[in-house]
Amino acid sequence: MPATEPTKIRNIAVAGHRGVGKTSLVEALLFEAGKTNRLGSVEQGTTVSDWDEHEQRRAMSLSGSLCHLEWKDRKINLVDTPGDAGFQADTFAALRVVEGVLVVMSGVMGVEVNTSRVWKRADEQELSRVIFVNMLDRERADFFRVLEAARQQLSDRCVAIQLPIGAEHELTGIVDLLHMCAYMDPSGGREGGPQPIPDSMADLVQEHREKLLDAVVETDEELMGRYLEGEELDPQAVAEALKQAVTRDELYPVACGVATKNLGTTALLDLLVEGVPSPAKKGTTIEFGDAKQAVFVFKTIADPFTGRISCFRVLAGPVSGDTTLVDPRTHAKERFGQVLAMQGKDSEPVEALGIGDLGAVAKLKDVVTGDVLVDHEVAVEPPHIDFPEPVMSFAVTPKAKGDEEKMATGLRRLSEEDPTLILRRDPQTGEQLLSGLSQMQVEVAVDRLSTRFHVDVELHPPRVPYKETIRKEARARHRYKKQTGGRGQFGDCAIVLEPLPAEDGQLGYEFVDKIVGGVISQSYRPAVDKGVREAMEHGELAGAPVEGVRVSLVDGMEHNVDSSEMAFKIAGSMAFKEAYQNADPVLLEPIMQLEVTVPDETVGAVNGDLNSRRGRLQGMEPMGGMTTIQAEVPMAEILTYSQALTSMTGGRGDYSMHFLRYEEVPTHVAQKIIEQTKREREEAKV
Ligand SMILES: Nc1nc2c(ncn2[C@@H]2O[C@H](COP(=O)(O)OP(=O)(O)OP(=O)(O)O)[C@@H](O)[C@H]2O)c(=O)[nH]1
Ligand SMILES: [Mg+2]
Repeated sequence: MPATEPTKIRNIAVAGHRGVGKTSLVEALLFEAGKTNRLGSVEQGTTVSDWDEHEQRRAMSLSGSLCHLEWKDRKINLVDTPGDAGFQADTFAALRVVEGVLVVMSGVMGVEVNTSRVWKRADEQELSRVIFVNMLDRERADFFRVLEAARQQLSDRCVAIQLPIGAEHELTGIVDLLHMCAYMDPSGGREGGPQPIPDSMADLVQEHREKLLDAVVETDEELMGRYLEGEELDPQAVAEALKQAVTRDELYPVACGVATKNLGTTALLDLLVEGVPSPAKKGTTIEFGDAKQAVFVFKTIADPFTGRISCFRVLAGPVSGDTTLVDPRTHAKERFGQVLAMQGKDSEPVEALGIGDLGAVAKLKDVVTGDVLVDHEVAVEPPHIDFPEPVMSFAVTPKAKGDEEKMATGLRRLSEEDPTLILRRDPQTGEQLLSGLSQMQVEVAVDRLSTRFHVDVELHPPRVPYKETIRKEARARHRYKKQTGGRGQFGDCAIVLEPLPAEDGQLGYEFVDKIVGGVISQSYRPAVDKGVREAMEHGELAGAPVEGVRVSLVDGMEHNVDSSEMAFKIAGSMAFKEAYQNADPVLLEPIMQLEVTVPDETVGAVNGDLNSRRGRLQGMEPMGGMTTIQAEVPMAEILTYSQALTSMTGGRGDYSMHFLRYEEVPTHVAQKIIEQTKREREEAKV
């Protein structure tokens, strides 16, 4: 099979909030297109795209999955992405290699936190979008309410292209407003062909068909003229104008159905073919210089059987088997034995992949996600993918002694696959810290460590990165003097501490040399600075780093034989500690911006709980049975929020958070932390 022409390809990322049916929808599309013989289910762990054992155990997607199908002589590449905020690295990487996004929403919940986040990303990258309102068979599902929410919260250019026939458990089919036909509920079988639209729907269909046509012709002057003259527009002309409008981000068609019953897939596939641009129309912004062959690796799968598989987009090509490309990052030659078409975990060798196509290759040597490979070495800047910052850290230790090295190697490999999973050593405690976007992401990494690298580890609650600062000016003088036979030690300095205001929200440090008359020689003054800095690494309150201080060296004395840098460093350190006590030192803690979405009936309990966590409520927005709460909460109080939220909401709550700023810890809380530190220090001494 020769390479598919770019005009005949559609690259689509399937994205949205957690659990809205993305994987089920991909499954249904593959089934309807004849790629599979039965409709797999997420609950039974039988879908094509959730093939990983950890995905099946948790019944959710944990990483991106590449599939493909043929429909009306077009090749549609689908990347099923995880909806959970903790696994967004793959979602954001997938958005770099597609022209279109199929934004899936729940017919009950409408626009949710991650729907908006995906939408924003797609806006930034000017990706074409089609919306699918799923789960219309569920209780309290309402297509029209969700359509309105999308128009309010995402874009007023969202327009219905399909309508449900009936609602909730009485949903019997959908209407395709573009081709003016209906599809009836196939209950999980293949959808039969188009049917006439039921008479009872006539008025509603008329109303929305007009809205659709109005929206489409508004983007096309020529068509507008014909429409205004009362001409009956043929579906093909409308579809062509629609595709142009979708390509230019001027329209977002809203489709609907029930993924688990395979309802709405024919009309959706038609829409992806007719309404979404091909790589020939939209193209990529990834650089590849003047290379004749180039690929961009957007995902790495660590397959326990076949080894590493690198999924890529062809930037320049075609690319076939038996090709050698160069990775400009490592300068290494990388051989492509065979190029593969992927179907979840299964792969199939193909002769060649053309420009714009998505595929994979096994067993490259040193290639990592984000690399661009080219046929000859050209200076290309790999595309920057803006990944979210990790928000939580856990100390990890192996359960068995002696497994430290194995644990570190495994975790390093896992963070190569997921750039938002970060392993580092805490310089204060020497512990290995694993940071990520959510507790679940870190827990999944631990599970993988066990199944793939056979190391069992324990997670410890993370430490809060407190800081200390001062509130008033204070001075101190310290003389460090030792006379023990031979040469002695002598250093004497006087310093003044003052609060240094934050700049751009960052607390800093400043050392000012105010020595007059050379009472300390030039060469010893930096030693005082060094001593002060050392003392500031562990403040006297809770051993946290001190920041936001200006230190002026105002006076001192030196001895012409016994003075040394060491002596002045110690004197500086001691003087700082003495002055610090009198400078009204305070403890600072990180404050997080928290967004929680919970079922309406649990709002009272969740707010009460946030209150007890010293949270400050900032707003609430009810939407389709769920309420989104915004609050500012000290990090120390929400380290273990996920269990609490699960038990308060019966597992239906969801949250995400990010760092805002440092704030002073209230006195009664600070007192406890200071006493706790004191106790730990004494225990450590024993
Ligand atoms: N009633 C109903 N249930 C659905 C529908 N689509 C999906 N589900 C169920 O909803 C749950 C989540 O579906 P998934 O397909 O895993 O959703 P997802 O968006 O891929 O989830 P993540 O990848 O974890 O974000 C599963 O239990 C599905 O069986 C639908 O149209 N109707
Ligand atoms: Mg999924």
